[in-house]
Amino acid sequence: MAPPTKTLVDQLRSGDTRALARAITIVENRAPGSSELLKALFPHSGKASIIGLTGAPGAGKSTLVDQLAKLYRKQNHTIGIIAVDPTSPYTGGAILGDRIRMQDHFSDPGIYIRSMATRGSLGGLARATADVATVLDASGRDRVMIETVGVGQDEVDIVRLADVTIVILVPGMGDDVQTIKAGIMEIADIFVINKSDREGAERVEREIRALQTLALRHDGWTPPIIKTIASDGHGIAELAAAIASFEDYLKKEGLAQKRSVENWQERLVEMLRDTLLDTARRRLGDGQLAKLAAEVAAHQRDPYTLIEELAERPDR
Ligand SMILES: Nc1nc2c(ncn2[C@@H]2O[C@H](COP(=O)(O)OP(=O)(O)OP(=O)(O)O)[C@@H](O)[C@H]2O)c(=O)[nH]1
Ligand SMILES: [Mg+2]
Repeated sequence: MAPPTKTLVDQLRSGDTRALARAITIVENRAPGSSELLKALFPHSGKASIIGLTGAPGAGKSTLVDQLAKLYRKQNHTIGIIAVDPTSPYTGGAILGDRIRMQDHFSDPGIYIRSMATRGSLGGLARATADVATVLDASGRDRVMIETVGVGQDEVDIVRLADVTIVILVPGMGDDVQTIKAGIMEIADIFVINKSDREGAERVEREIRALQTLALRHDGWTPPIIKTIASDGHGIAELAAAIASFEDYLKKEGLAQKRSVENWQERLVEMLRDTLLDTARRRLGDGQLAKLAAEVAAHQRDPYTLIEELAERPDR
């Protein structure tokens, strides 16, 4: 390990928040040294409990994460929070209330918050998020919470990598449950109906239950439905209890390991695809690519044979 990486790893492991911030930036930007850093950090990771929370914009994800963080801090757990492309960020000024609320924690080194913007492809974002989670994990954080707006399959990919996935619904969003069920129903280990102070929480609960009877999970777990009012802390203790009992269930049934293997199977394929594509693109070069494209466009070459050749010998 090169000296700068070793120093950074040592600092980060000793709880230095600035070193942690620096490491996350390197990894997030795929800056030089990023893969060396991840190689050095990986052996230290795998201990944190990763909690993914997803739900529509404004569902109250940040408020819930905030409340959970407070509760876990009381139990002396250290927390890392990754907010992926939040529309009401912890760090920005979009919603003033959010900022003031989160500032409670800023003096507490036991909570580290990072928000990540959507840039480039979402597939890349999922991988970057997973890598940032690895950095937080390796830094010794007990719990890492990842907040993402769950509107599409790509965002679903992000939270699916968590040990525990929480799907947040709110009453009064029409046929919300119907619209999101495709991607999200299967990934929820726990359902939260937030804003239960509003009309219609019972209806949402009935809808979830109805869908649950149609789709039984292969691991035998029935996701509990927790009603919360995140803005006043109502139901947070129940949510934390549900998280704990799911974690127990995974452990008892030996499912944690199985899930982890399944997740890594997908991540490895993604990493391999990224790397092979990178290598091929680098060998090919833009000039060569333009030349080949021109030949295909002029029908001097067929793209099918060309791709087979490139895949076998990327340096043609
Ligand atoms: N009435 C009510 N309001 C809530 C509740 N939970 C959160 N809110 C409010 O809903 C608004 C949005 O909350 P956020 O926590 O920022 O929601 P979010 O899902 O993180 O939003 P994005 O990150 O923008 O997608 C804020 O004004 C909260 O104060 C709740 O249980 N009841
Ligand atoms: Mg938010």
